[in-house]
Amino acid sequence: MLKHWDLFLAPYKQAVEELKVKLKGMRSQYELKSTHSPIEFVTGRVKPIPSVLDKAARKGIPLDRLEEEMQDIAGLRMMCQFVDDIPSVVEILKERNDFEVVEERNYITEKKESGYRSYHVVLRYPVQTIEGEKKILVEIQIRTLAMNFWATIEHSLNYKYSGNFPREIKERLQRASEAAFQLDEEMSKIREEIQEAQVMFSRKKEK
Ligand code: 0O2
Repeated sequence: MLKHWDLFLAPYKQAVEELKVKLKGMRSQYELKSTHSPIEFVTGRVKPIPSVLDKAARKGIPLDRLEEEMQDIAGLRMMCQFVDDIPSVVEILKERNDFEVVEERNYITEKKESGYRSYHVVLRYPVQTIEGEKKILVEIQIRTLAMNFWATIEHSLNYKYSGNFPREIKERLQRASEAAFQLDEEMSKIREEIQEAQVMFSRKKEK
């Protein structure tokens, strides 16, 4: 049984490893050019089997339809400093020819009821296997550092309360989401100042 799941997850693991290298490479290219990088850092993970099974049960996805219907078995996150960096990253992803963007979900303009904000892009990514090419779905979540902070905290609390937050916690999370939004707005307003300081700082490090 374990072997079956290991085999199932293998192309997803390979895709996450390959895409981590590729997306981190984008950041290195900006660094080499000493220009502002819209990408702060990149993480990736393969959904653990118990979470795959939970989600399939919750969303009524038959196990023989996982490849077609569960889009985030392979997942990556790209963190940006500023909200305005997010459309630039999405454009760069769409221009690449090593995968195809098949779906986009904008939870920044359409914030989720929980307070969650992020931009989701679903890719069809070709993995080379010993049996030939296999195209799999991969979800990339693109968000600011503030959105990521909120989502990480909310995700841990969600785990603790299994989604049934006490009212006080729910309200605090809503307020925290609003505060994260304000933080993004304020940082955007002094974006140029921040970027000038960062260029000065990186030049000083190079000396
Ligand atoms: P994990 O543990 O992050 O891997 P659904 O899961 O029904 O909301 P769907 O259609 O699968 O939605 O895809 P969607 O909406 O693009 O996003 C699913 C993923 O987005 C979630 O994965 C989370 O990573 C993130 N996400 C969506 N809504 C929230 C939220 O309210 N709070 C937080 N913290 N993250 C959210 P999973 O499956 O939860 O798993």
